[in-house]
Amino acid sequence: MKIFLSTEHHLHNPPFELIDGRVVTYFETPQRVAIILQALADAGFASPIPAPAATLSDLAAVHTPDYLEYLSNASERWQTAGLSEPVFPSAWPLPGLRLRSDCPRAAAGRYMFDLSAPIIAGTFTAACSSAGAALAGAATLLAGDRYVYALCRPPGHHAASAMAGGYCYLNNAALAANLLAQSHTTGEVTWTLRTPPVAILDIDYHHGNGTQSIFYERNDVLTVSLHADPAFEYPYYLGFSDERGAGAGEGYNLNIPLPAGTDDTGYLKALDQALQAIADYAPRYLVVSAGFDTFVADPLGSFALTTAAYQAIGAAIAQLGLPTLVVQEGGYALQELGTNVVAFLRGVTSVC
Ligand code: SP5
Ligand code: ZN
Repeated sequence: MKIFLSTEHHLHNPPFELIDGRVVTYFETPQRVAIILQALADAGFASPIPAPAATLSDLAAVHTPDYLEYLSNASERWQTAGLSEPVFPSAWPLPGLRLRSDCPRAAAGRYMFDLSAPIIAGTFTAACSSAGAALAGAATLLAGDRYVYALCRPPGHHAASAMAGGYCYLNNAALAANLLAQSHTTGEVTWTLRTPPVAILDIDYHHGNGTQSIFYERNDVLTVSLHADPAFEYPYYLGFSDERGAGAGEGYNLNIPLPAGTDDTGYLKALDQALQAIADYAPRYLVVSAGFDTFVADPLGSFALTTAAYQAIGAAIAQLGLPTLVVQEGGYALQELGTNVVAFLRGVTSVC
């Protein structure tokens, strides 16, 4: 199994975020990658391959030009205005207000939907590096590999086409899935046009609102997500079971919200339902947004999954028999993060 690494991830290391109105140290740290790398090496996985950064034209496949322009110079504009890092919004253009000013503070509220995606000088470089790892992984599937792991940081599934939030800036999994979907029409690939190109399975604890919204009106990417019910959990405003897609995309989005306290048994049962939907769709490729914040000891989660569950989840996914790209998303229980990622990848690679 090839592993691609976002080599510039360490340039993104914000000092704090705000949770429930309190300043806390940033959960989504460079140490997460160091821990995963160490566990992979200890477990005998292949050495990670440094991935080239995604280019602006790669990113424009999923993100708007104005958002990319914002991300690329937000830190500089903030500092030029005499403000000190990190860039944080302090007001948002909710309905009834006017999105008219483009001053640095107004722009922050326009493009950042919460207080968990601060921008510092290295953020855009790190995010391009993260997206590059996912794109390299997708290209490797197109070249014929069966399983690939993209060790992406920062994560991506909360990022929409013009919106950062929840530690995410660029939607790595969406960029990868979009590349796989586009390959359908490039003519390089010989499989029939009647085969749907790609499904995304999101197993992060939080709903992947960005991924859902990017593909919501498309019928060439099935999006399926298991997550904590937004009735009580972040991101609160998306992820309900009645969101099924719209327009041409109607029927191509499946949300399975789960209660607090969900354990291995409850989770694996819900996973079966998600996997059945993907099996029925029968895509050519699968992208997994893999978060490990479903773990019992995760500081942000409320589920009760054990390390053993991750191996079972990985094996169940691999039973689909699809070429699969695993994209790293969340997971903040530092002590067990490496073990859980290894358990999951062992499960995936145990099925041939
Ligand atoms: C990629 C990813 O996992 N992003 C998650 C961002 C979550 N940010 C907001 C968290 C709200 C936390 N709720 C309180 C839990 C404290 N025990
Ligand atoms: Zn998460």
